[in-house]
Amino acid sequence: MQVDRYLNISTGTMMVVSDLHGDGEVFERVVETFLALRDVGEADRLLLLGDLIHGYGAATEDQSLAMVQRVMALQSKLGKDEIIMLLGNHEMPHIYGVSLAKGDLEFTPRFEHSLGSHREEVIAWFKSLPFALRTTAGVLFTHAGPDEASVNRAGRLRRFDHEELLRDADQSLAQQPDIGQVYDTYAQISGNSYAALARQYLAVEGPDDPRYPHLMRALFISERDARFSVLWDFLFTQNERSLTPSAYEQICQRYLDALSVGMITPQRVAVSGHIQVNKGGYEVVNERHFRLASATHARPREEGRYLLLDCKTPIRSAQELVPLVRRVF
Ligand SMILES: [Mn+2]
Repeated sequence: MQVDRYLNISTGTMMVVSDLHGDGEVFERVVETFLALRDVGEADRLLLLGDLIHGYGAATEDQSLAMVQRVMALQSKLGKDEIIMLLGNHEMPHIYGVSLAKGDLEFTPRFEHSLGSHREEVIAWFKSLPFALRTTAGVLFTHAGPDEASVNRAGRLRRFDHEELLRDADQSLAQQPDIGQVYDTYAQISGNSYAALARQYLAVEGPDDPRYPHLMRALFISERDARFSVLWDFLFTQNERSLTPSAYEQICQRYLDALSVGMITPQRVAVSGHIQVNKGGYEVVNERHFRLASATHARPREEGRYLLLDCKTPIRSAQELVPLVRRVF
């Protein structure tokens, strides 16, 4: 299915938050604030910049699934134009069965095991999520922000089709002359039986589960499919890290130009979350890049901020967004 992964918004006021990471308290506060602003006509839409899921703390505190369900319910009620969520690097792995960890923190198994009977609709929703939102104000929103590799791939990202990759990998798997041998090799490399790994990472019951091959499929995709690297680089970029300020600013400009294609208004400022800020709830990285941290990536968390943007009034530099930032708490 060909979908346009880039949304264009030309009117209204938008409340923007990023990286809530299963933090139920912040999420409730955000939803309450949005509904209150909406009631008095001060906000027309809510934009979640991705990474809604995967708590960094204890399992008992992780509200990821409940939050996803609430956003889906709000979207059904208020419409896709009013409640918008962009795909983040923490949602994406669940589309492919790829595992995601940071040190000892294994993010994906917890969410996979929580899905239960909600799996199908949640994964279908992740697959439907847009990658970028562009505004007449000239402010571009993506989860992870400017990235050199994505500059020349903007067209491919715009028409990205997860199903196509999954289908092709299913076909490659079906064509393996000895699939048992492939499973054995996988188990040898991992140092655990395939069945145990599938149970742990995908919450698969056993070999009869239709999702049983999906761990293998994920390996085929992540190791062999160049289209997957396009998505991976776009969502996992480290932005300015290991670049000089001037080199990074040039990349920001090229990224903005590339993602402006087909849009009448050139995009002049990129807003993203994804990376922790050093202090507070936002960071002006440079003239072209503004980083927003609403919860997990704010320092401390209670300093989290949201952005309230008029989607029509031109914004010319990242500094112009500073007065539009408000405290979550
Ligand atoms: Mn994040």
